Amino acid sequence: MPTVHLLDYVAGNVRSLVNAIEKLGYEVDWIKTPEDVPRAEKLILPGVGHFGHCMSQLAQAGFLPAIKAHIESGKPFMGICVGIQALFEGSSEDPEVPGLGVIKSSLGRFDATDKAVPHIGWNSANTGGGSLYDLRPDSKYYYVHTYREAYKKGELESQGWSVATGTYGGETFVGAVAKGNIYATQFHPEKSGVAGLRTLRAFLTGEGAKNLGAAAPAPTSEFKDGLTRRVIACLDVRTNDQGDLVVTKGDQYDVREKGDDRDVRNLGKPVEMAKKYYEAGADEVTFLNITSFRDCPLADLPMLEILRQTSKTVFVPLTVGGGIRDTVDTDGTKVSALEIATMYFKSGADKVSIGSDAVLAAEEYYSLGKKLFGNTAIEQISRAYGNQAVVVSIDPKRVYVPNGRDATRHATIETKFPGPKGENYCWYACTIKGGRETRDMDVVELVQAVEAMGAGEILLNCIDKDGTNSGFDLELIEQVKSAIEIPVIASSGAGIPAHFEEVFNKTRTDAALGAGMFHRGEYTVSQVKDYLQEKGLVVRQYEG
Ligand code: 1PR
Repeated sequence: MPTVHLLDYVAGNVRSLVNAIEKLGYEVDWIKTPEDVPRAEKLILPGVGHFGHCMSQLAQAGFLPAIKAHIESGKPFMGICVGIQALFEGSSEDPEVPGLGVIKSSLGRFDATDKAVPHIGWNSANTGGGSLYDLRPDSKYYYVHTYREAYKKGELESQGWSVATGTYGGETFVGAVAKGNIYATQFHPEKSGVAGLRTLRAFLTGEGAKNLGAAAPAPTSEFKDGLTRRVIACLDVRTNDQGDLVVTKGDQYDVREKGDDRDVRNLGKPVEMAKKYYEAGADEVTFLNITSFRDCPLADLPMLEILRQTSKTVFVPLTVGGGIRDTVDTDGTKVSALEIATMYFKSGADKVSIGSDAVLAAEEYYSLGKKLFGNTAIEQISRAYGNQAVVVSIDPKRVYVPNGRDATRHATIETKFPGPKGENYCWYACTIKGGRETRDMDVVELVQAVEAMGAGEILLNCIDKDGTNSGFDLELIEQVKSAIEIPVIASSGAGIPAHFEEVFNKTRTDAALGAGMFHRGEYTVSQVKDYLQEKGLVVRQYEG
């Protein structure tokens, strides 16, 4: 098997990249010391997390001269995500830390006044019709980043770079660059489905370096080249009474059948279903371990094996949630949330989702006068793996108030759907333990606290809507969107494709998630996407 060398400089979540390379018929050999770099023919620098963290790790381990020498020798080099950023002179993320300076320019932050930041999702890599490592005009690629090289026509081209761009809000940014032996992408090819595997193959075979010549991309319209509407399939997973791990789905979080025996609803096998959704065009797949780990040694967590298997065939981002908190293993060993997250990342997860622990951390944050000490799970995991790797999953419940806004200290909305006694106002209370315990904290308090801690995205469920097939809670989504900068995934209530159109058109949500309607076979993800496309919304279609 031909070999490709991957630089191992940080405990990153690179399992997916290894899987993608192996899927393409190559073997991965890790470069662990600077002395090993010269034996690499094709070298890939994967990047996760923060620019400064990444550059400092490389510098401290003495890698920088070795990487420069590899690049100067003319041998193939590829940088991915923070790996492309490392090629620049610097980044406003960490202004005091220098980059490799191979590209004469510096990165800045996306402007959050008109859009969610980080930029998460599927966007273009427009080459303006030129040839660049088999990037194609109709394909979409998975991006997740806060800092970017703003595209200024002709600037990088004058240094000899071929450039591909994407558009986010009003900004056109650099999505990929190539010159001579160097290819680098801001997006994650290993998470970009067939289109991503294709461009990775073009690097591995060397074909992509031939006939390089992206024309300067024409100014793009956000509509055509911008971020697509992200549709996510969610699998709630738990062990049923027979001990099998099954995909289940509740009605307002009750996952047991309505009959006398009250069995756990069994809707299928997690790995098979994830693959089916990937092939139907799901932009991401989320697994929620809804009963966390009950008396099971952490190393044997069944969810780890599900991720290992799924990540071999599903090349879109995988999120896993449930039980990510400091805990004590069955043998009495203390295990931190960061260690649990690391186990998940090493098994193929790209993001972890934190539920109950986020609410408890937010309570402490307010009780300590909004001060952070770096010790919460969210802070620790986002520091190690980047904010984009930390999702906070919220399970809110409506609390109606009789006498308008002044009746409670909580962030209240006027609702078009009055409560049982005709109440016209409500707030959303956060719950923990799968909705079993309601806390005196509203969603606005929670999302603002977790954003401050470094969460990269909110998975916004709604217990009142879960499993009802009656559409998303648009009022809840707008309240949360107005309170924070980070992206929001709308969840709970999807029953027909029109509900997705409604949530995208009537709220500013960044993504929408469905579960029951897909599991029960009522609609496929591709039917939802076709419907959205018919209605004029831009979506990514599965490339077989
Ligand atoms: O608290 O960190 O251990 O995480 C537990 C995780 O498990 C949380 O993300 C929590 O949302 C989830 N969870 C716990 N109990 C349940 C349950 O259903 N009994 N499921 C549960 C949450 C809700 C959504 C669902 C949407 C869409 N499931 O994920 O997929 O509501 O459904 P629909 O489209 O069919 O309406 P921790």
